[in-house]
Amino acid sequence: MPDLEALIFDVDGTLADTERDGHRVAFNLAFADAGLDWDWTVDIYEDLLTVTGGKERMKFYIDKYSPSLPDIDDLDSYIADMHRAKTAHYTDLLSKGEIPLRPGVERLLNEARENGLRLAIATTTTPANVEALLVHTLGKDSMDWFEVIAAGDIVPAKKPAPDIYDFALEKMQLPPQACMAFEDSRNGILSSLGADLKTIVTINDYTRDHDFTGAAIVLDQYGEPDAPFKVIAGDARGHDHVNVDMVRALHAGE
Ligand code: XBP
Ligand code: MG
Repeated sequence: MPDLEALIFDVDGTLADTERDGHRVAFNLAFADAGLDWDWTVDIYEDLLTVTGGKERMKFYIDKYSPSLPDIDDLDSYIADMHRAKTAHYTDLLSKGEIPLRPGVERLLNEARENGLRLAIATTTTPANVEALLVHTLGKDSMDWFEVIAAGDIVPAKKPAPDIYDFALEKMQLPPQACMAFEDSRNGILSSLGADLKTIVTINDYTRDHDFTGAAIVLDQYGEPDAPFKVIAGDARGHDHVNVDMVRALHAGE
């Protein structure tokens, strides 16, 4: 096994709990702007999250729930317009500081940098959303902490396909065996495992019942020195919060 050289992070649900109070809210605001009576409740959104990608999710909703829809010639461009409006609402929510990073994320990123580990992002969400999250939580410079920000439509097949991780690995010129991925969902781990990456999972309210077979470990959170994680599956090698030592031990399979 090569030494650990890089950490690759998913964004939504992994760096921050963005779905329920961020993306979902922004979708609803965009629907209201468009004069639609669509209401993505917390419960409906759990079903919609089975589909990654906001545009793809809207199409799935139309197909499955048959909501009211005006007479339109080009559904794809209607959805693309609405998605642009959603992105504007979402980045606005982030700029107001409404969505914090998950506990332990900032500490882990800093520790990784101090230890010379390379950082990357592999996410399904739109690039502007990643920038807004990083800038409004970690500051402007944090965009430069990540060597690659692989996001959104940069690959044609979104998670659960491995393409976005393959893209990040290719850009970093690293084999998957030299990296650790961080995910929060079934679609996410299917993507990371599909790219042959060992993966640390932290669950959230939407993903706690997902199947995480194949994860290096499943935790309720990253934890902090004074606020330990709970292990849901796997062996934390004597650690109680995720730090670089623990990631190295999981990576080496010790
Ligand atoms: C995230 C997604 C995204 C977001 C919404 O999944 O599926 O679609 O929900 O963002 P993952 P966009 O955490 O697995 O990357 O509307 O910009 O797609
Ligand atoms: Mg995710």
